[in-house]
Amino acid sequence: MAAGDPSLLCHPTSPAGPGVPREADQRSLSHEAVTPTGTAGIIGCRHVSTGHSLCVLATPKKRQWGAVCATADDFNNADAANVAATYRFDFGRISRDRQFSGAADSGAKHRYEAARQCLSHCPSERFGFQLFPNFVTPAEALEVLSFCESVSQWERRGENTSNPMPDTARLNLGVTLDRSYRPRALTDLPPVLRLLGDRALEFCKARAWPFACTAIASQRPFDQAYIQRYRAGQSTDACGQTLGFHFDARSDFAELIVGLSICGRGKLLLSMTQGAQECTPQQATRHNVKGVPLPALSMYCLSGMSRYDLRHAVLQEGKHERISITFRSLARSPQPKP
Ligand SMILES: O=C(O)CCC(=O)C(=O)O
Repeated sequence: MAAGDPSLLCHPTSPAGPGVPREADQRSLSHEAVTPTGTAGIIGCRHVSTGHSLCVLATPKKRQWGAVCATADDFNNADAANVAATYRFDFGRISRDRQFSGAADSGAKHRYEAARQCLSHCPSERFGFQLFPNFVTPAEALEVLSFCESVSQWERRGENTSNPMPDTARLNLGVTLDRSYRPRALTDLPPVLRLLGDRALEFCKARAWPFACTAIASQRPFDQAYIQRYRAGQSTDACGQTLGFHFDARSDFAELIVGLSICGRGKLLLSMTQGAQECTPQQATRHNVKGVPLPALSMYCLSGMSRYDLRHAVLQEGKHERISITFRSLARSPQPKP
């Protein structure tokens, strides 16, 4: 079925289709969506009197409809704070913990489970993600770019694979990493990155983090700066380099992780993926993926569920190379070797 096929639209005057719960008939549309890939679409309906929402998954090939989450919008700020405080480092318990023990409101768990299947409909802030446009000054960006030009030892992962667009070029500073990318020892950060990282952390500490799992205000200074370069695609509609879905090491590094976009632009995707996965522009259109544009000079922050429960991935977009710096603090002060 072609993209834009009007039969994929749930129109207020037309029945939503077989399989939609009866209550849906009493709802009015708040949002319409058609999947570009034609594989599945999500349509949000809002109940006229109660304001409650219903997300309906449409599978156009089979022309089947079914409710996948009745509560994407119902997952509210109080739920998000509750889930973050209850599960902290062990979000796996959400699936295992039938009792949702320790939580004041067991409904919060269920609303969270529903919301993360409909991420494209949810504000990313509620998952502990924050974006600050124009955080980096042009002068800072220029200093970072001259630093990048002065460096020759970029690591290019995956260059010998058959992938036509091998992995990004990377430069790891401040900590040494083992083969599994786990931190081993501390080294000094170059002054330009130390100053930028300190300013970013100070800015973050002065803000409220209602959906974080730990006290961000007591996080130790950033120890690691990880610079990545994403080359642009060969033609305007070609995809540039990507970084697949992953978690940043959850026990080695402290909760708040900050990403600065120094030049070029990209998109960060947040999702509950089954294991690590490559990312493609098509994924950004899925209902269970939240895509957040990352303009040049912006800063994004991962905390709470966006840090510990959802994986993230990055797509380069546009004609120009994207360069980013990811700042991380070690979870514990490094212990001197005996
Ligand atoms: O390029 C970015 O902004 C993201 C980098 C990232 O996800 C990482 O280093 O783990």
